[in-house]
Amino acid sequence: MKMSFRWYGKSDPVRLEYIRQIPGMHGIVSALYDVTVGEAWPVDKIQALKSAIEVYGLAFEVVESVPVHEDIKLGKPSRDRLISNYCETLERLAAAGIKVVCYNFMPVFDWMRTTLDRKLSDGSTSLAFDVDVAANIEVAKGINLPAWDNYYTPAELSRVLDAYASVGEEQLRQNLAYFLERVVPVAASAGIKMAIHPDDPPRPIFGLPRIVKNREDLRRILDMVDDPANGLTLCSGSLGSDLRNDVIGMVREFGGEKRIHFAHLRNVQVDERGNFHETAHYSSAGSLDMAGIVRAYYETGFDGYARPDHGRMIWGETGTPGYGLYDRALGAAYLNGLWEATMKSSSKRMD
Ligand SMILES: [Mn+2]
Repeated sequence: MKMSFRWYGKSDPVRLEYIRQIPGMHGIVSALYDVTVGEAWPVDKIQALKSAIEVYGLAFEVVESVPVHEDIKLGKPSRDRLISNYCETLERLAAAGIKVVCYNFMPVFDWMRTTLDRKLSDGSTSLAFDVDVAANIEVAKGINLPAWDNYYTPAELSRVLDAYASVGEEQLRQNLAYFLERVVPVAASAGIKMAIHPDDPPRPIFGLPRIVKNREDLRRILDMVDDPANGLTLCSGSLGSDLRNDVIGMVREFGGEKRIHFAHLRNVQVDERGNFHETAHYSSAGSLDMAGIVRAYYETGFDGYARPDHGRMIWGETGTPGYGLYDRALGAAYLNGLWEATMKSSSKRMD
């Protein structure tokens, strides 16, 4: 397991010189944030990002994300040109040493929360999601919900939400298959593993279709193009915010088939209806058995990339909600500890 840390580039208040001080840190997960979605990423900008990271002795082998243009998800005629740009980006990233590209196929919104600073009992704050707030599409058009990575003006948002009125789950699935059939062969020959991130949260929001929610969805996606380059970002916090999802079972199944290329590890406190908030990584802090999840990765021989997914805001830190230094660093240390304990107790058993 190669421990990594997401970094938003030079404007990120979390500095690389601090990230490198986290024990066992292998590399940085990042992206270009100033390229228009749909355009091929310029070689010089990829190189500049790589150099900025490597100067601190950190590896740059995972990109999160190369965003998929909305027209590809909607299956519009412009998708062929956009997919060809996407493939160009993959080839350029491969030439710069990138091994894994994380992406998602969520309509309109990247991740979604209804609160970014829910106060927990210990005084820390974290991201939270309320099912009722996200049930009504008129709510999305009418209020300014917390950040997602793709920003729309209210008029644009209204237009793109309306565009999905005629795209159901089956159509969206076909559009994903169309994308993968063209992108995966290019990724495979360039030496890149594609890793789709599950829907976050894993349920329909605002009436929009969602096709990466559970084990059956993941199986269907892997079967669309049966190639190791068509793989998964297994996000424990995303999938785990539906209590019906057996995260450990998914790690064993898909990890056993070597189709998980990127492990997002975080804990969530979830109720039966799917309301949840993010917690510390520590198993007892939330609903997920983090030790069991890490053990499943270990026992399937996982040698891919992992990162502490999100953190709470603690110790007075301010910055990007979910992406502060302190709690994610605690998460990385805890996860490395679970990994080491699993490894050493396993070898003892084998002796
Ligand atoms: Mn994630």
